[in-house]
Amino acid sequence: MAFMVTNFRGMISRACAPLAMACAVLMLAAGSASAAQPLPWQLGLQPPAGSIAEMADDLHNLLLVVITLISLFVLGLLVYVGIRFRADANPVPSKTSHNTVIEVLWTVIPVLILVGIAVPSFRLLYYLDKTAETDMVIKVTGNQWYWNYEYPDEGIAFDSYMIDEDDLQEGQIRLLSVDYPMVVPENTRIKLLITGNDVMHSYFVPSLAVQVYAFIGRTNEVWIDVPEGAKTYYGQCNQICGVNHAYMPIEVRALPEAEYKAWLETAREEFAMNTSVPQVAPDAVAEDKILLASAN
Ligand SMILES: [Cu+2]
Repeated sequence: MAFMVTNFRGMISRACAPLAMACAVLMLAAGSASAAQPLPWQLGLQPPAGSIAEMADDLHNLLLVVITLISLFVLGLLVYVGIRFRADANPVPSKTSHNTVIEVLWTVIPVLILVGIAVPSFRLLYYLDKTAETDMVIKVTGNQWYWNYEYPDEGIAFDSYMIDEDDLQEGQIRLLSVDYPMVVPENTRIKLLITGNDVMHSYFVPSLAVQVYAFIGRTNEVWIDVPEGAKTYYGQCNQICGVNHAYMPIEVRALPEAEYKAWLETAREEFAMNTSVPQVAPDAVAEDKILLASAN
């Protein structure tokens, strides 16, 4: 009975999902227009930002229609069979075991549905793979329990920690705001190189539709399409990675070009990496050669 009740609730919430999504969109529009974050009682997806997220959102909406129609059709069949062929109404059941027409239909129709789903699905998959057409690169490293962002072309790298609840300031969000967000220029395509430093993590920003695993010893490549507008996109580590898994959020802050340049200036001073090639003194090289020669 409990199962039936939860199942029924699931059905209701699934049926109401489009409505809830509309509510969530309205709530977000009314609430904060400059941040993409989860909202209380939100059921649908976060509003999509950028071309990838829009495609993912369209695919999700298409699947929602398909799954709703299939569920209603199956439910209708079950109800019809339950009433029409119940023992009272149908005391002598038919012994039919084959019906070629129906068997062909229940094979061909699902195949057509799957092919119909596969087309937009693969289109999105290949679109996600187009990392060659990006404007800049950021390397993202997952650590227990913080993220490190490296801008190889700018020679900067910095750690990004969650802000403790006690230290939250006006406008900062509990469990989502960080001390040093990943700052990006608006309206840019960014290639992300995602890796890990210890255990498995996952870089997940729902509104940008990016979720990629961060493994040690492996670099995953993906891109994000940051749309126009100064906005902050929040995400979280999406792979259980230890005791502080819930406390390594992701904050992506999109700034107008000029503000991004200004940020870069200060970041270069604050987070400069030591990228110079180590110089070996000529004496040491000569000494090595003598040692090698004497060893031979
Ligand atoms: Cu993690």
